[in-house]
Amino acid sequence: MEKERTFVIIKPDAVQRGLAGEIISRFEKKGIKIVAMKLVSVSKELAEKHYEIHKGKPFFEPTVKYITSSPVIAMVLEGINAIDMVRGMMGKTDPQKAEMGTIRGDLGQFIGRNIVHGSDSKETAEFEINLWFKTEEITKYKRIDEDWLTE
Ligand code: IDP
Ligand code: MG
Repeated sequence: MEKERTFVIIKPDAVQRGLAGEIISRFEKKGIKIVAMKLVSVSKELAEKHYEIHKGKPFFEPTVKYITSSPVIAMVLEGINAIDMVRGMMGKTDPQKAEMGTIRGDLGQFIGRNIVHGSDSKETAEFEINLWFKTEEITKYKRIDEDWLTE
């Protein structure tokens, strides 16, 4: 079982609505390790780089505006199969379509205010972690429950 790293954003609406603790708590309880975390006022430049694969789509400009509208919490998370696991915990992009029990399904109502971001592949995770964090901001430690999450 391979440990992976993924990049997560608690988006402006979630921070403003006081949902950051609840979201972090879900990851903690799942046994996912936070290896880096910071509160960031996102520049237009960073937002455009982060969403560059969506450039030209109708939601590109509104999404850049949304992510730069108020601080976000950026995190690097680690766990077994973390990329897909975290995407699963978040639910579908549109909170109206996301299953109940997922972060978006439980906490959101509208695709343009969908609470969280999570990397969608190994390549994207690597790109996003390098875009948002310096190597020295990523910590190395062992969580006390790690030995109890696998055989
Ligand atoms: P994802 O965040 O689930 O990976 P993507 O398709 O990669 O979804 O879209 C990136 C982000 O752009 C979404 O999380 C959402 O904030 C925004 N977005 C995507 N599609 C729409 C749309 O149809 N209307 C408004 N915003 C959208
Ligand atoms: Mg995406």
